[in-house]
Amino acid sequence: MFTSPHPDVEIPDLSVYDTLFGGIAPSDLDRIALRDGTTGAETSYRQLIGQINALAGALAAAGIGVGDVVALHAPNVPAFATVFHGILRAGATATTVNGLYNAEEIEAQLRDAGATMLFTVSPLLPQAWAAASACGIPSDRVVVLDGAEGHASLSDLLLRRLPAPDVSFDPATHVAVLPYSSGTTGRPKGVMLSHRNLVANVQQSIPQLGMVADDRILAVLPFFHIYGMTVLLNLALSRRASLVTMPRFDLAEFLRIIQDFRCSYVFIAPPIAVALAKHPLVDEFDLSSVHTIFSGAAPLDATLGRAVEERLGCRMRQGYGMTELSPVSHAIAFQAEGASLDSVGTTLPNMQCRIVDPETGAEVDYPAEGSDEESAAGELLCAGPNVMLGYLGNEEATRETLEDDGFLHTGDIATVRGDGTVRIIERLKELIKYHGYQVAPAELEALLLGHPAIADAAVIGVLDDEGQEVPKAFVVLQPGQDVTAEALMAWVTERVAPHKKIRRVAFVDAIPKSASGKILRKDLRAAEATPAGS
Ligand code: 4UU
Repeated sequence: MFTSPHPDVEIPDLSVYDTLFGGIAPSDLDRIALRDGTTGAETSYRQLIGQINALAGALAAAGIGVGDVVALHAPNVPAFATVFHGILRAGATATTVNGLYNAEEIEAQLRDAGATMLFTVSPLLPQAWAAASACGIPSDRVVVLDGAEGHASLSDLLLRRLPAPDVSFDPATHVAVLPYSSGTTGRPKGVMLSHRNLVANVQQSIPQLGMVADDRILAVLPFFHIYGMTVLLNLALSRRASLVTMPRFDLAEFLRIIQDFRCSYVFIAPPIAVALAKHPLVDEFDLSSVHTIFSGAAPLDATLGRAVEERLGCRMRQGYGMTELSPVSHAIAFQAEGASLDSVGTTLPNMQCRIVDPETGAEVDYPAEGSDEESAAGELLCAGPNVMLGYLGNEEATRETLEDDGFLHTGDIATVRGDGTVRIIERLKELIKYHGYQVAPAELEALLLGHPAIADAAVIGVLDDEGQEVPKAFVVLQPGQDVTAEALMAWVTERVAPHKKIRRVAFVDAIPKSASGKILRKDLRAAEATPAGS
């Protein structure tokens, strides 16, 4: 194995709340924790901490505490931070739900997670309420942050000013959050991350991400996803920086908010880098406040990254992570001037990695430390205090992903160089990333098989003209059936969240399968990479 080239960091044996807010310096209390990028409303650290405790008090009064799961389904608004940390402060577990989900998708997560309470916002209430009522969650347990007839609002709960409860749990084993991820195979699963996992990943990320209290950090990456959750809601707040929230991506609004709020540090996924490098609108805004743009959640093209650096006159960085790793495991250090963008940087402190042949499990040889050599490519495995406890209620998937010695299979193919930088070569697992959002092929394949004209189907990720991944379906029709690609795509669109839309269709005679009936995605990908007729 190889270890992080960085010295270990200390990981306090505390809850997320105690780590982030327990020892806050009095001089930090009046700093601004959150700015609403839409309205400009400001929340100080003093106000945020007061709200977190008041919400924890109201949750405890409603009987919510250790052992309960509370769902949080909202776009990035400042109140998200209150609710997220309030749930954890009360000792309950937060399951964060994608704001793009339809009623069926929300219901599936609520049921699987065993959520007994839900926080949402009024624009998302129709689908949230349909899902909650289908799961037997009563209307007084569906709290609407901005208020709605027949439901409690967040301010109703906060105005009760109840003291936070005394809760006790072991940070190492108590599940703080349950984000959903399909991992290396299958449908989305609840990823059990402990308080220690989250606390560890904040401490491990501090040296390489280099955030400081004076940073104004644009919070456009969704808080429900582990990237926004750890890097924005936990890490940025632990540094006493200011988060500027944006509920949904829109390029003009994104540029306006950076300009008007003088944002200094901007976390993105690669599709935003494409816009920053190429879109004419970028020239119409003053982005001189930005010192760093940090990309993660999907591969960043190095040339594209350089183009962003040059156009904005800032530094570009890249990190790599995975929900099951809380999520950050690799990052190009903030301080590494002139660092190449062809890697995801070095392994975070307190972590060990292995690169193994995915077929045989044999470990590759690692280059000598400091040499210019690069190892052979293989599957990246990671161990450390940020590795998840396991998948909720799915021991089989846990066993397949997590080795007994604590190493987690990432499902990504990587190499390591003598300088400790890791390069992600390709994705071995079936997961598709659309704009950084997870799309599980297994879910779309099951849906397609329910279409009356379809005999068999397989879904993989292919690259669009901008080099970004999009879901493509290979479809075998039932004998005598006829349906157009457009009709099929429209049929799927009606049934899934927008990021899961099928954006390409190919009609084929058969889906390549192994003897055991597994879809041979490799063969589909290879056929895709070879232009037709060659
Ligand atoms: C190539 O996307 C994430 C977490 C992203 C993240 C968070 C904090 C990146 C940097 C950071 O600092 O989690 P998931 O679970 O949604 O998706 C995980 C998968 C990986 O297994 C890999 O296939 O997303 C892909 N991925 C990347 N691939 C994530 N980051 C990268 C990357 N290059 N930089």
